[in-house]
Amino acid sequence: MIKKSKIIKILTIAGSDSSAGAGLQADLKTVLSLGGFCTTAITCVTAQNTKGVLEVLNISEKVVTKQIQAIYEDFGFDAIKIGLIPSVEIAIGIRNYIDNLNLKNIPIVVDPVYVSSSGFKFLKLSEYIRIYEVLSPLATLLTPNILELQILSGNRVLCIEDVFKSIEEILKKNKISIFVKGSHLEGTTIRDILYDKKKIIEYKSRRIKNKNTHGTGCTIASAITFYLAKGYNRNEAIKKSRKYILKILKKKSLGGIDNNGPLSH
Ligand code: PXL
Repeated sequence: MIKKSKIIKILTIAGSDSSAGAGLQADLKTVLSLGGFCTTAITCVTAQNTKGVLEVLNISEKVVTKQIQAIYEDFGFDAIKIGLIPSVEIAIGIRNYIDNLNLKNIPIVVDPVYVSSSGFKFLKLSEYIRIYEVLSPLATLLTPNILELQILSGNRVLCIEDVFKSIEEILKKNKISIFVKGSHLEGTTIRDILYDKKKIIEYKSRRIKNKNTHGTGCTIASAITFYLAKGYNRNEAIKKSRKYILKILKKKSLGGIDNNGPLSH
């Protein structure tokens, strides 16, 4: 049932982006602009702008899980979004903490962040793979982009057929729902794919010319989290979130020195 009047509460477990384009800042802006309330458990602080990442400081596993506890024991949450997780230790802490809460029917969207929009790799490959072995079983929906799909499946992904094969590869390990953000594949049409309980749904849209797209991945994942929390099913939540992202991509944005500026939520 769709919750109409209730204020939707989202907890994002994510990294901070000083330029406020991606990370938990993107989640806060997205959920706020959709009418919800977003709390944060910060996993790391990144010093970055549109050009690159200067420094990353990880928060301790204890402080990450304490932030989740602080929210759980007060506001609570209708859904959780997991963004940048900078270490295996933090991933294990989050998994154990959430498992112990025994949450029932709370959507958990896991956005497996590997690289910043400016191209900075946040993790070693082996660590990255281990983190999503730990976190994927929690996921109501896993939302990789093409590069992340490639790493998690071990396949090269150059075309839409590769996307289908790679999803099958991930499903051999975990029977979860996966939404692949397809914008990194070439072409004037963007094709995103949802694999939901053996059903495949394809979403197509014309590519919008906008070079200021820093944070698009975080934004669509947090919009989906919001709509799932509101009671929409995966397909409806994705349709609404794609509509939202297409709308903000058409707006005038701040712009970066070399493009890659933030979206206008
Ligand atoms: O867009 C992925 C992402 C997630 N989280 C943080 C980031 C970025 C990209 O720059 O900085 C903190």
